[in-house]
Amino acid sequence: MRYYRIAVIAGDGIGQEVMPEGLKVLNAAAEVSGGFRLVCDVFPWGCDYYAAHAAMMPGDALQTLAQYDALYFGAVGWPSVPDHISLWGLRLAICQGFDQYANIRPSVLLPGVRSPLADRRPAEIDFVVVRENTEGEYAGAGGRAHRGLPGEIAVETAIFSRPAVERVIRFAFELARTRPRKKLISATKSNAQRHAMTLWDEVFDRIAIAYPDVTTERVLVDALAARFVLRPETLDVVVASNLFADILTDLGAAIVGGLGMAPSGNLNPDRSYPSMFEPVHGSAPDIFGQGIANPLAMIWSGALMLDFLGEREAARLIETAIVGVTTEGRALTPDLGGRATTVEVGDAVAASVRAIKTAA
Ligand code: GGG
Repeated sequence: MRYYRIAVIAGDGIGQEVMPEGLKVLNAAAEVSGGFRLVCDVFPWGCDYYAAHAAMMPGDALQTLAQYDALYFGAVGWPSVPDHISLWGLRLAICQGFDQYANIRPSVLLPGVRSPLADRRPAEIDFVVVRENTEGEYAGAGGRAHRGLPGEIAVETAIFSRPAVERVIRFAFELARTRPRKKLISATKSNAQRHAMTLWDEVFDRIAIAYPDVTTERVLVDALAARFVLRPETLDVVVASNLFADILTDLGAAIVGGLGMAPSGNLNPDRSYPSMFEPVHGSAPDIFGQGIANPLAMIWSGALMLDFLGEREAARLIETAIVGVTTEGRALTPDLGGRATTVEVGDAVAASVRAIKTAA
């Protein structure tokens, strides 16, 4: 039997509601697979913890988390804490502290889910955005001066280091190579950002030489945003800076049914630290407490986690179960046009996991 130690951080808002469903499905997959178990420890970190401790997590949190095989994360952010404090104090502290430099964000339109784009069918939208996850516009470099004075200034400096750009672009090429279409688009803005983005382009072009089997394109990020809407079928793998990818992936989520359908993995591909798996969505205070949050992105992120841990069969089982539930269309939350609760969707996916395994 293989055992994996998982640190569970549900975080804030609907993170608390979707996390139990993610765990329910992961445990169902482990149970029917028979080959592994997840040993989960729960950490109550987030904005409530901040209210009691004036910190989003303890000072030695990274030392604690470093002992785990993977981290399963819900969402961060609540109106009681300024967003830049909650985000930096939890999610970004973990992503940067554990050098989780490749944030993979799949956008896949599943059967039974309606895209807001007219006449788009499931097979037509299936791509992954690789988000640089440690620096760029999220480097945290900058400051404010002359606070409160009429001439106050603020500087937010994007940092692009050659090693960090190289490693994430190389990761994206490797990923593209594993996919049937083997296409990689680099999101750039080197017409305007003539320092960082020209470095980005140069690195992309140089690494491309080592991957003659991968078809490449460089696309200005503004044109790429339009292409997400107008020609999503032409997308396979996209690599982009931290902020560009953050913005593009909200759009990517929107065209496949919304943020409830957007899973992600913050990967440390070197495996020197644990990787972290979470839905792209945040804490959604507007729907928290109603029991209607869509848990599919949380559940799907669990499949990404199993895949990264090497439990590929169980990961595929969960993905197939999700597709079964969306195809059938009976257990869908209101964001997907259904009336099911968060718990009912989790139950349906877990039941589907068991049914598929029994039928196999
Ligand atoms: N589960 C993802 C999450 O909680 N995200 C909160 C957020 O505001 N993220 C912004 C960002 O990472 O750029």
